[in-house]
Amino acid sequence: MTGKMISKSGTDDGRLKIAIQKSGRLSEKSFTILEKAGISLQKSKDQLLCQARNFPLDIFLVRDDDIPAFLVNNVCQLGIIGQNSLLEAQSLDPDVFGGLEQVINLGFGRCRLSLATPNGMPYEDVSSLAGKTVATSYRGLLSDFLAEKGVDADIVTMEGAVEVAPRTHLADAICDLVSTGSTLVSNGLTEQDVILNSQAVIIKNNAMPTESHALSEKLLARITAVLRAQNSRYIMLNSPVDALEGIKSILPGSQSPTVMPLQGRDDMVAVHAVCEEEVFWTTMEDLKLRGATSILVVPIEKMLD
Ligand code: PRT
Ligand code: ZN
Repeated sequence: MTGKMISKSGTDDGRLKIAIQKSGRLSEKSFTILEKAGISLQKSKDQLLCQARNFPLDIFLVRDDDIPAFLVNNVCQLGIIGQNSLLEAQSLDPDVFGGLEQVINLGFGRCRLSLATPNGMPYEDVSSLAGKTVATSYRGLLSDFLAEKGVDADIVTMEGAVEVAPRTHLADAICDLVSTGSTLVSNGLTEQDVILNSQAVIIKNNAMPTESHALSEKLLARITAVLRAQNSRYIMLNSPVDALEGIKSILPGSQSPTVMPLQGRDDMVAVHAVCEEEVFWTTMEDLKLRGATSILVVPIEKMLD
């Protein structure tokens, strides 16, 4: 999409605008993160635009590849996109997209951009691809990688079905996104070097108008709080007084637990802590071994410092 095709609705109505993927791997979770940040939406996936009922925010539902252009044209000030798509756009057109900044890693849509070769093809490292042909939808990132490694290979750009290129003799190898790896396996390909590890991120146009800035900061602070809460657990347990230091020392990612007396017990205290890491069964077993009892781990819904 070219910049000219987007009408500059800008922020003249005072509402913040965010672009998310209309339908695809990132859409559901993009909606969910906004909802968790307290944004109440009228979901009508057939439309280009949906408005938040309780926040001055409009959501543009578009193809992921178009999101960077929506931002640089200031149709939207924020976007949710895979790092792979953003970095590819920035690699192909740094002058246009270089000003887009990644502001929050969202932890979903994880995948990697990898080189893969047909099973059995000799491959030591990327230099094995010298003089060969590599099919990809990521010409920018692949050519940057090859240039950095000093490898001269031909690149064939394909929009989709990259994994069939070696079988149809269009290319010797491929460079594509991988998550579980099953697409590679079922196409007789072996994953070799990883070019990029990617996840969904919130991106921002730093040149956003001042009236959008405050709204954007507010929304981003809420999303940061949601992610922190999502990754945190509240842990409650009873500890023998003389085991307290040992127990505190193994509480995962916890700053300063609250220690309270237990009525009628001089030898025991109650310990409450926010753990900013997952609490595994093994941690709970270690706590128990150190004397902790009545261990309770609960999710946190919201968290604001
Ligand atoms: O229509 P639109 O252009 O918006 O969507 P799209 O078809 O371009 O994108 P979509 O929905 O497929 O992916 C959106 C984003 O999801 C990507 O840009 C990545 O950031 C992220 N993502 C995460 C993935 C994958 N995992 C993934 N596995 N994108 C694509 N794949 C494909 C990959 O290309 C390959 O064909 O899945 C296949 C491999 O999967 P595995 O599990 O077999 O390894
Ligand atoms: Zn796309």
